[in-house]
Amino acid sequence: MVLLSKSTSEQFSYVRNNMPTTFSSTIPLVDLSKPDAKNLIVKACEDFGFFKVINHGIPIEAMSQLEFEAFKFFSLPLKEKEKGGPPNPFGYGNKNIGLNRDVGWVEYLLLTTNEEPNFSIYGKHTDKFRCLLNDYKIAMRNMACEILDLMAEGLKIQPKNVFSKLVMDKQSDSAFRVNHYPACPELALNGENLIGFGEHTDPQIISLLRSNNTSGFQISLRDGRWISVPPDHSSFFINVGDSLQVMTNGRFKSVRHRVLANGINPRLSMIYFGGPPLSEKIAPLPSLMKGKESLYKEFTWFEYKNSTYGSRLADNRLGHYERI
Ligand code: GA4
Repeated sequence: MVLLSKSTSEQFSYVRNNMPTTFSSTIPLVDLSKPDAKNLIVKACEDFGFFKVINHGIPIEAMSQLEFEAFKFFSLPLKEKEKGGPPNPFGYGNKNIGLNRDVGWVEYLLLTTNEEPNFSIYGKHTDKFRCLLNDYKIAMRNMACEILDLMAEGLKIQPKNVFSKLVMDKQSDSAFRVNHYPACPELALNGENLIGFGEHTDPQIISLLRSNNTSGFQISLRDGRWISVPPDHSSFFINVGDSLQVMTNGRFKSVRHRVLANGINPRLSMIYFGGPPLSEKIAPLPSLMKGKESLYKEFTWFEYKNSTYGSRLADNRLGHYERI
């Protein structure tokens, strides 16, 4: 990426540097090795739709190696990277997000978890990156399942794999993305924050995010305030997605989040999005209704995903499926 020229910078949205208060102690912390993990997870999903996970079993060396290879990939010449684009729906993307004019100070790789990414276009020097990505995707799916099982246990619903079986399914429509937010020294000088990835909720069931130690990630609280999430390269951050909000009949909240580009240091994040099979009906689980009405009209993941790709990033996609 190049520095911002006047005309380029006009395409992006800024946030003035009246930075939101950082309540690092507000972010729920879950130690996966502790017996109370399931109850803390449920509370965090109800209050924030978001929590941080430690003692997850993924060695820091594995994460750092993959991060190193990802940085190497993003340092390739733009022309080379663009051989794998545009990301419709999968591949390399730069600044443009989705299909409806959303832009951000970000370049990324968007991958499906069902197929091997077509890295042959990038040649031998990306072999290591490809192999590490494959192992990592499997580790992410396993961690997602462990967390989803803890959610079911915490909610006291049976069977324990009621959520995780959707992500474990051979047909599971899960995705993976690697986001690179390049440093932008001009911003640091102007005291402004550029939108790296605009506010949105994730449409899938669950998202697992890990980043380097550069800040930028923010979540929105129920009252609309934004809080900055202190980065921690050794931990994972978990988001409740729209589909899980529906399956729990609104008990768990799909968290609105965004990334502000840090002017000084590049940020690199990797996110696994655990999704159901395309044919899966997404509806509140009867065991969580307890005589209550469903808050949502029923839909399949295929229908929801299609409407997602027709929407803008910040849209309230679930609004269309709410029963009034
Ligand atoms: C947000 C979550 C995932 O990153 C993603 C994104 C997708 C994309 O980048 O193509 C979308 C976005 C995400 C929601 C609204 C639409 C689709 C960009 C966009 C404007 C891969 C996904 O599944 O939905």
